Amino acid sequence: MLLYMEDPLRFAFSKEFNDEIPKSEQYGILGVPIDSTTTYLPGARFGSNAIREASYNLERYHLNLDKELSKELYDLGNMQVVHGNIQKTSHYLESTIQEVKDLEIIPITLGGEHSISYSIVKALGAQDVTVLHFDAHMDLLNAYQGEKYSHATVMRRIYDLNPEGIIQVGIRSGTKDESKFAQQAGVKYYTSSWVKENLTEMENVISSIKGPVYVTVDIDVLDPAYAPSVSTPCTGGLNPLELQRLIFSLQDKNVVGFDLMEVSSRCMGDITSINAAQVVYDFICL
Ligand SMILES: [Mn+2]
Repeated sequence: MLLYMEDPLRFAFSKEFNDEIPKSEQYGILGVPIDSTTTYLPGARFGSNAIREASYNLERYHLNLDKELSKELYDLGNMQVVHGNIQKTSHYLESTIQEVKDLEIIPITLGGEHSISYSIVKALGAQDVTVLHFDAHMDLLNAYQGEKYSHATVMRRIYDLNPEGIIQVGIRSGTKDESKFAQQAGVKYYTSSWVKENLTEMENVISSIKGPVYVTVDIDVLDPAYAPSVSTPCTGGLNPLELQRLIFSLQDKNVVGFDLMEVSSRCMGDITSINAAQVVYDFICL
């Protein structure tokens, strides 16, 4: 079974990193296969490799964009994680991302559970960065089951890093306190139903972001019809074409990092991984 090979497949059309290659615009795929704080359906630890495997269905030529991948794309492999210890894993991830940044590589992280996005934003530096967050959930709780570092608190921890702004897209689940916090803290959130009815306006919101952007995608932003293999499925989500249009709105944006989290596919051909691979590819082909 390919997913359990010790040397995992690289993302489609990517190369092994070679630091002698002259610096240009470079992307680096990094897998972080961990699912320590997952509360419902486990399996996000399989996401990084499942997305890579699914990426082999993609064509080098992106028909909808009418272009081919023009940037250098490396697959940096999977980071070593400490199962059951999200804080230690986050610590390792922070220094890994720092190294990736020093190599002038823009990290594209494949999760893994969503909590790890915090370490990535922290390592990249949140200052002046707008965090664009695609998700069914707000993830703005200050603590979840007594834990400050959890998939359910990740956006609150990112908020604590004091980014330029946080924009949440596709939201359809949150507590009253989270909603109140978002309004008080200036976290802008757009519900799934609003986005579906106002897609052009949502595209405009994204394309008018100024300055550096960090993009974090929890694949459960898609409806469970398109992404059933996720930790916490939530009905009434976006469809793949709606999400694709919003990713395309990132054209010409200064994206300093991108992640795709919460894929918990355990088998080849799983629709969640196929959609996740497409989201990543839509972004890298822009
Ligand atoms: Mn979510």
